[in-house]
Amino acid sequence: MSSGNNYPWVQRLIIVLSCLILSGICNLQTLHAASINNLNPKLRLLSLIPKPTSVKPTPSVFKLTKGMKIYVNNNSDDITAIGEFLAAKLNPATGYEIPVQTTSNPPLNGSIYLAIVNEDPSLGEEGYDLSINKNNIILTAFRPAGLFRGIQTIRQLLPPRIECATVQRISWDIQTATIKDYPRFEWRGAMLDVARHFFKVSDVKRFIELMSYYKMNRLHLHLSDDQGWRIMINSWPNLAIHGGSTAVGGGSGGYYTQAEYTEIVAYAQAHYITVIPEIDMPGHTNAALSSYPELNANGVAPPLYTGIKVGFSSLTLDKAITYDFINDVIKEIAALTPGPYIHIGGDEVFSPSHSDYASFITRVQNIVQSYGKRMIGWEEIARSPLSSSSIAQHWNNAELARTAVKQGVKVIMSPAPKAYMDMMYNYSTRLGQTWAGFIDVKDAYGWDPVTRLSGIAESDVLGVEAPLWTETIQTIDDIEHMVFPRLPGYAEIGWSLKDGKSWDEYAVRLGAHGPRWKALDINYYPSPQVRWK
Ligand code: TNX
Repeated sequence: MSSGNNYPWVQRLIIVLSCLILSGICNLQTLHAASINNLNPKLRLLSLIPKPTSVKPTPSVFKLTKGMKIYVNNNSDDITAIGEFLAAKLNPATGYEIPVQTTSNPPLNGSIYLAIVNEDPSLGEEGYDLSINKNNIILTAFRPAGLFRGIQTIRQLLPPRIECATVQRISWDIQTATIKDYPRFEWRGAMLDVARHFFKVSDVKRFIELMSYYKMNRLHLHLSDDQGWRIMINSWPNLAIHGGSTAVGGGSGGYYTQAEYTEIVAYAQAHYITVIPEIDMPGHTNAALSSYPELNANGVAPPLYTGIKVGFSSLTLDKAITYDFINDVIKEIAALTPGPYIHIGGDEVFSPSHSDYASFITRVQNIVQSYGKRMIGWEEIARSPLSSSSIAQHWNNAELARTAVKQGVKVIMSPAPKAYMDMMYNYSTRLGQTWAGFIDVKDAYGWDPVTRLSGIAESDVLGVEAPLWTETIQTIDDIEHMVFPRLPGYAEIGWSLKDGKSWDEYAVRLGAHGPRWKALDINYYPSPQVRWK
């Protein structure tokens, strides 16, 4: 055959393939239905992450069908919004336009019924009961947050292609079962460092959405560091304007206006996630020092910093203006933040003496409390006397975490060698750091927040948080690559009972989530430790 005959054929193939790729993975599936594996309903029930407290399968299926409705038992805005949230997740792939209606009657056939049962506090703030029968689904909870968590379970019970953005012509069946579920820990979080690199509001929203799919409930935003100040403070505008104008590697940085921060907080709230703003101090403050010369001991502003060293900057602890500055910043941030916590960092400051550091933390704790908030700090804050309402975050120093606990302070567990999502998976992965070791999926899952440190009890542990520092992370694709597949493991450590926990069993469930991530278009790292479906 001559090349003249081959060419148009090859060209046509290239055009067809590019159209398929451009039209997105889910559209591709309508033509090649097999390549997002929908698994069978029973397997999906047994692949839930985090693993529910109790699951009892029964031998039938419920199907979503055209004309179905979502009913709520209470016409409060909160509950209706949860119904609408579920409808919005089911409509695109099913092609239905599922209405949300209030009813006090028992649920009708074919429907999903969401009900708050005020008389059953045993489910707690986030627990839920899910009863799936051949004719309907009944989800009950004591609080709206419980309904919201239960909805994530319903999503995971459906075929993975429910997450596609375009209509999929498949059968939407769910294994019948009864599920009772509530979390082990009240704190199940992730941290995003928006200071080393800045991430726009839509990226943060994507992060929130993906966390909420795994029932996480705390988003810690690391809003300031040496390389950038990322939130407008009206009384000190140069922090954002100058201090926010660059990033690691010298990019153009950015900052959130107060309206944008409020938008993030509201979006998180709609996902039953509390935002914890962190302004790191007294160290990690070069961006602030560079923005206002009067904050420096010598009155001279240092240049902006775009490298990745830590521990070289500090506020001037014996200057009165330092505390006016902190007061103004915390006052504005507290007013914008409905959640009860303000994180003040407190880590990696090498210059002040221990006693100066301790009195600094005491003063900052007073300021935070004067705005009605609880102070959180990295475990270094235990060098100062703390109120028992304050919270320490363990990352690197077991002794300091124990010192915090001895003061009656609760700890959030973020041990760097297990929970730092900025660590590389292994020598072959491209992004991330290695100072705390490689953390492949198995290491990320294989630890317990209570036994990780000796000398602390389950009641001392508030929960788990996985930080993503972003010295090497620049885009939402980078974020997704570091966070998946590790984040579902942290979510499970925080939510599920530890009895019977095994990597082998978890790895099978995790592998079954690969098709969901394809449908959600998540740029996950396909770790060879897992057999992906
Ligand atoms: C340690 S964890 C830090 C951060 C870095 C991170 C990089 C902590 C309290 N401080 O400033 O970004 O390591 O892994």
